[in-house]
Amino acid sequence: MSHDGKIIAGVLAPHPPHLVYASNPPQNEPRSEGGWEVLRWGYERLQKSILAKKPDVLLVHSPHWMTTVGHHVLGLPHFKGLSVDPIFPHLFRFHYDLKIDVELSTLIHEEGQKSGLIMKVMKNPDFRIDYGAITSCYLANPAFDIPVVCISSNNSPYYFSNEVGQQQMERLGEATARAIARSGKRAVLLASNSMSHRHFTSEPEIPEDMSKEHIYHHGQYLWDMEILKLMREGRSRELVDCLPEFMDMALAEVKAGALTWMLSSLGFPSYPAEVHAYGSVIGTGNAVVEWDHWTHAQGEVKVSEVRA
Ligand code: 2X7
Ligand code: FE2
Repeated sequence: MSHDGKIIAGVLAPHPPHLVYASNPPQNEPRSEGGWEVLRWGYERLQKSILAKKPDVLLVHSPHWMTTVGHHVLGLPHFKGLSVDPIFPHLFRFHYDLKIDVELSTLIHEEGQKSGLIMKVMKNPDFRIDYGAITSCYLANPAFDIPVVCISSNNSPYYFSNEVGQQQMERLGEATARAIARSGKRAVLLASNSMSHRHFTSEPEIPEDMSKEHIYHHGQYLWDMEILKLMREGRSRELVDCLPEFMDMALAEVKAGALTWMLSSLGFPSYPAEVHAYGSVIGTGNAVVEWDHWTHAQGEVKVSEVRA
C-alpha cells in the first residue's frame, strides 16, 4: 500500500432534506416544484470543482448518525435501503444504493484506536443510513459513482460539553488524515452541517413556497456572517476557537462535530475558503463552502504524531 494519499478538498456540506426534495431525483419518492435554488446552484459549482479533480472516495461525517459510545464507520462494501427523514417524511423518502470504501473505513478505525478513541466498524447489513449522510453525498455527487466512508457523530458534545466534543473531533480528524495518507487515495471530506439552527416549527402549505423562506432572525444571520468571514479569511484556528460560543448562541449544528473533524483533517488551513452559496432552509442558516486543498496545499496531509 502506498502512503501518499491526498485530501483534494474539505467541504461544509449542509444536508437539509429540502434540497434533495427540490431537485426531484428519481430515488426520492416525493415530488416538488423546485425551491432553494441558490443553495442548489452552489452545490452545482462545488460538484464542478471537486469532481474535476477525480476523487477516489468521499468521506462524510453526519450529525444524524449519532452514536453514544465512540465513533463508528460503516464496514460493509454495499448498503441499500430506504432512508426516511423522521421530521420531514413528506419530503425525504430516498432509495439509496451506496458503495462503501471498507479499506479506508478500516484504516480510520485503526488510526482512531491508536489515538485512544473508542472506534467501531458497523457491519449490520440492515443498518439504515441517515438522511444527513445521504443528502450531503447526493448533493456533492448525484451519480453516486464514487465510494463513500460514513462516520458517525459521537454524542460527547451533548453528554459532556462543547469543548470535550471538539477535542474528540480534532483527534478523529488527525486519525482520518493519517488513514487517508496510508490509503494512497484522493479524498474529499464532507462536513455535513448546517450553521445557525433555529427553525420554524410549522411549514407553509407548499414547502417549497419561497415567499415564506427567510432566516429565523437577524441575530442568527449575524452569527453566520461572522463565521463565514473567518472561513473566507483563512482563519480556521480562530474559527474553531469561536465555535463553542456559536453552538450556544445560534444552536449551530456544528456542535455535532463535522466541521471541526474536517478542519482538523486538513491541518487547520490558513488559506481562504470559497463560499459557493449561503441560504436559509426552514429558517436555518446553510452555506456550501469549499477548502480547495489541492490548489492551496497540493493535497498535503499533515500526519501528526500518534497520541498515546
Ligand atoms: O437536518 C436538518 C437540518 N440540518 C437543517 C434544516 C432542515 C432540516 O433538517
Ligand atoms: Fe441536520
